[in-house]
Amino acid sequence: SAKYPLVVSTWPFKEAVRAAWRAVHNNNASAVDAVVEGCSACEELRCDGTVGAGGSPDENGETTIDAMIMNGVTMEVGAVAAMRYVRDGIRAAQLVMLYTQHTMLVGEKASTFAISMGLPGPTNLSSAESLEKWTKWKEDKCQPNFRKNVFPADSCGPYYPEDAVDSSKMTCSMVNMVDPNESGSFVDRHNHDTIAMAVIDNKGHIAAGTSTNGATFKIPGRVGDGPIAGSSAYADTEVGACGATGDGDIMMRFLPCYQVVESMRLGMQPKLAAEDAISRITRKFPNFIGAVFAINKDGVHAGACHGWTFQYSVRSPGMDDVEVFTVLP
Ligand code: SD4
Repeated sequence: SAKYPLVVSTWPFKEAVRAAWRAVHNNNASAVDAVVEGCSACEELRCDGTVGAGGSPDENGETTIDAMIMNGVTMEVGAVAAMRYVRDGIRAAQLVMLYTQHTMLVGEKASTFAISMGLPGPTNLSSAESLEKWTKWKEDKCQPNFRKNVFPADSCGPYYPEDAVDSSKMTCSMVNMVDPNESGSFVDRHNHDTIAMAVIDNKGHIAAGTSTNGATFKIPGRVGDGPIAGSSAYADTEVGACGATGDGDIMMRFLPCYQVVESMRLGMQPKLAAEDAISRITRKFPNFIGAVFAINKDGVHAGACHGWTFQYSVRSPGMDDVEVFTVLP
C-alpha cells in the first residue's frame, strides 16, 4: 500500500492530525502547508490548554507562544519565540520563513512583525483558565517554578539573592524550588505542552513544525526547545523527520531531533534512533522527562520516552482515521 501521505504528531491531538490530513490528502497540500494547518488547529482548539492562546502562564501570568516550521526540502526554517499578543504561532513562524531572510523573531518584535504581515492582533492571550491557574500558583507560594536554590523554601518572597544588583526589581515569585539536578518539574501526564508534527506529502516531501506555550510558570523571557530547529523538530526529505515534547530546557542542549534524523541517515531504524536520542539525554539527566517520535521517508514511525508514558498520533493511507500509539518508558 501507499506509504504516504503521512501525518504524525505528539500526543492524542487527533483533530490536529485530521486537519493536516485533510490538507495533505484531500487537498493535495504541501507538507509545509499541512503542518501549518495541523498545528494551527491545535492552537485554535487550545490542545490540552497548553498550545495557543489561554495556555500555560509565566510567572507574571502572561501566556506567550513559541513556534517553528521547517521545510525539509529547502532546509528553510521560520520561528517565533516568546511571542506576545498574537495567537497564531505557527502562521507567524511560516511568515518568517516565507517572507524574510531571517530564521527567528522574538518577543514583542515578533508580534509587531506578525501583525504587520496581517495576522490578527494585538490580542490578550490570557484566558479565565490560565489566570486561575496562575492565581492558584501564587496562593500556593509559587511552587514549582524554575529559579534555583537561592531563596527560602516556603515563601513567595519578596526574597532576593543578597548579591542581587537591584533588589527592588525582583518579583514576588523568586522562591526556592527546583533542585538543579532535577528536571521536568513542570511537565507531567496532564501537561502536554507541545504539539510537534511531521508530514510527508504526496510528492514525498517532508516538513515538521511545533507550537507551544512553553513551560508553565517559566521566568518571563524563557525560550524553550519549541522554536529551535533540531531540538523540538527537524525534517530532511532525504531521510525523515522527528518531533519532541517534554522538558525543553534540557532537550535544547542535545538537539534530539537533529540527532534522530542524523542517526537515521547513517542507517538506524526510527525506533533505535529515537531511543538513542533519549538515552543521550538521560545519561546526563536521569530525571529527565520527555519524548520523541521519529519517521523515516518510507513512512516507518516509532517513539521513545523517559519519565512518562508517551503517545503520538498517526494518519496514513492504510488507516480509516487517526490512530494513537502508546510508548512506555
Ligand atoms: C518546552 N518542550 O517549552 C516544551 C514543553 C513541552 O510537554 O513539550 N511539554 O519546554
